[in-house]
Amino acid sequence: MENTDMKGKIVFEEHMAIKETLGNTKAFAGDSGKWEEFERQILDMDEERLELMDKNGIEFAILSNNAPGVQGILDTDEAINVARKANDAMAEAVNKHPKRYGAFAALPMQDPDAASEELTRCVKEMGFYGAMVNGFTQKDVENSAIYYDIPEYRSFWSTVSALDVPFYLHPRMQIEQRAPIYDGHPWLKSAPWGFAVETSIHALRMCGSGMFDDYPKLKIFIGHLGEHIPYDLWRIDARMTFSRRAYRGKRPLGEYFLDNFLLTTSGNFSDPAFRCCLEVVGIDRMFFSADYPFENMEDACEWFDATSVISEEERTIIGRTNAIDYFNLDFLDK
Ligand code: GRE
Ligand code: ZN
Repeated sequence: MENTDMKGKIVFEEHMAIKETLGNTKAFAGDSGKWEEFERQILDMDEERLELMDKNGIEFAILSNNAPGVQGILDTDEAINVARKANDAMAEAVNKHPKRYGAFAALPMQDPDAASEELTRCVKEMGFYGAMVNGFTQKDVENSAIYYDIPEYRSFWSTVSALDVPFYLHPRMQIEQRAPIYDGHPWLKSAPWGFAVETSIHALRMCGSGMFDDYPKLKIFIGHLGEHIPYDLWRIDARMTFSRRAYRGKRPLGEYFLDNFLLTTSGNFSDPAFRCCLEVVGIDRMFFSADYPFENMEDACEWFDATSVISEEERTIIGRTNAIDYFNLDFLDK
């Protein structure tokens, strides 16, 4: 059935792959029996994707590389090359369909200076809208996980802040050796639960690191309706009055979350969770996104077009005008 509800939606947790990162997604597809379809859809930035966007009332999509992508590459030079290749592939799709696609840069976070350089290239030379990074980065050895709140990344954040673009923190799965708590329950490690645990801890580490005191303009997007954080935000601050050992932020954590984070609906089409996010962060910080091809565009749009949590006016704000304002998409009508 054709979905003819809200037209002109804008989405930006929408993934593509290049052959170097395709294997990551194959591993996720596992025994789902959906690999052939995934492979076709994640590699395509042409007809099939555009037709689905048309059919579901999506006018514009900001593309990003699949997870863990560059963050799972152990060799730094290889990470630099693969990031560049993914970004050039997205730039090509954007050049071909400039009214339909934008891009978020994949970044070789293994080397903060190289990540700054690649982001600068993508934003200044190719008109990218920011970065999407797939969680912690591995480096040199399999059993490694580097989080970006540590001091080594302050110069990178200074670049992000100076370029005035957002950083989308996307989930990845914790690696085997570091996550014995998931032993025997591999299903629990990925999108059903572990993705959100991993991403929310990374986001909270950022809040507790002082990086938003150094760079108060930084904007971090997180998807999946806030990776569980909105539901718990009150309790985090409440309990930190009791214990805040080595918390390095100058302000209460919740203030950073409300000032420096923005949320999308990617892959979480739940009315109660959406209501909670709206109440906690407010409509100005909420953006529609789908998470294609891991989610069907139809499922995302059928939910968003019909949810009674919001009015028609609010649907236009969350589905379109917030993104036009935020990304300066002046070529799209308001
Ligand atoms: C996602 O992008 O959210 C995702 C993956 C892999 C599996 C499931 C999923 O990257 O939702
Ligand atoms: Zn995603």
